[in-house]
Amino acid sequence: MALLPILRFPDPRLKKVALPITNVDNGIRRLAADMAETMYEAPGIGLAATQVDVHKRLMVIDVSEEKNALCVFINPEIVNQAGSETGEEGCLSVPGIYDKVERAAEVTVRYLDLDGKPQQLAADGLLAVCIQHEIDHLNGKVFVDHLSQLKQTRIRNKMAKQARVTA
Ligand code: K1U
Ligand code: ZN
Repeated sequence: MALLPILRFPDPRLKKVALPITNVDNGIRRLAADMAETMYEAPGIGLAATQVDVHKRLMVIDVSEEKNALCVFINPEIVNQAGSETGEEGCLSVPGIYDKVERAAEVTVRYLDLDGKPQQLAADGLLAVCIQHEIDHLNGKVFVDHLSQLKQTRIRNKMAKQARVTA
């Protein structure tokens, strides 16, 4: 397994729309394992392939306290959603920035598992938020895009300052 570098906002590659996976093969299973290792090491509760510069519709999530409930979603699609909830979000591509985002409170997601079999999952709470956050990444969207222009400008400036300090 391998740790993968995570792209940082405002890297333009975070804006790419990921392509559907047509064949769930060992390459995809390896990528999912590497992404899970990268997410746990960060640490985070989710990671989309876009964030590691792979533009395929794959994401991993584990919202459990024990970090023993990995979910791998291939070609995820929200087929139903209900309610709305506003909660604080963070992002491994925007380290140190947290802000409130409004999301659907409950979602039903259809996807393929690591055997290429279709699955469906109904989620609420943090899992529902994380599913929406990661699907946004696959569509080239970062949680910052949900914020006001003023906040986006401040975050860009903060990230540029961070990049200068770590260079
Ligand atoms: O996609 C990502 O950048 C991962 C992101 C997912 C996420 C967090 C919060 C709300 C919605 C989506 C993160 O994992 S940020 C780090 C984080 O939230 C966390 C880290 C360690 C323990 C618990 C949470
Ligand atoms: Zn993110």
